[in-house]
Amino acid sequence: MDIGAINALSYEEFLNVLGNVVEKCPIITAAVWSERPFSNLDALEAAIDNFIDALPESGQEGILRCHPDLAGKELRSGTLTPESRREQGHAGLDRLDAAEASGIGRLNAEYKARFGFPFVVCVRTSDKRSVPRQLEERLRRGRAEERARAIAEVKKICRTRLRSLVRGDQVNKL
Ligand code: 2AL
Repeated sequence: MDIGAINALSYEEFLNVLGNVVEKCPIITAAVWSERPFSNLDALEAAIDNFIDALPESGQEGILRCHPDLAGKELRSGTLTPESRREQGHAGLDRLDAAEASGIGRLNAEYKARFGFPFVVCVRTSDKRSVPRQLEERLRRGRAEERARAIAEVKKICRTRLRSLVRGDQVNKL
C-alpha cells in the first residue's frame, strides 16, 4: 500500500489498517484521519507524533500503560496483539530460558513500581540480551526524563509498524 492508497481509505478502513500503529490506541489513528491527504509517509508520522506530543503527561502515560510487558504474561498466554507478538518474537523474547525470563520479569516489576507505567522499548532494533541492559540503565533515570524516553520509543515502534504497512521512500529512517 502506498500513501495514495492510504489517503483514499474510508474512516473505517483507515482504522482497520492503521488502528494499532500505536499499541491499543486506535483513538490516535482515528484522530489523524481528518488530516488527510498526507503528502507522504513522513507527514502521516508527523501527524501522529504531534497528537502524542500535545497530550498532557497523564495522556502520554496512558499510552505507555497500553503496552504489554516485554516477555510478560500476555506473551505467555498468547494474548499479545499480532504486531507485538511479531516484534517480541523477532527479538527472541519468546525463546527465553528460565533465568532470562525471571531476570526480565524482576526488572519489569521494579521499573513499573518506580515509574507507574511499563518499560517500553522498540524491540525491532533490540534483542533479548540488550533488553535487561536497557532496563537497568533506564531504571536509574528520573520520571520526566524516562517518560520522554519511553514516548520516543512508542514513536519508533509506530514508525516500524507504519513502514511495514505503507511503502515509504526512506524505509530505513528510524
Ligand atoms: C513492545 C511491543 O509490544 N513491541 C515493542 O517493540 N515493544 N512493548 C514494550 N513494552 O516495549
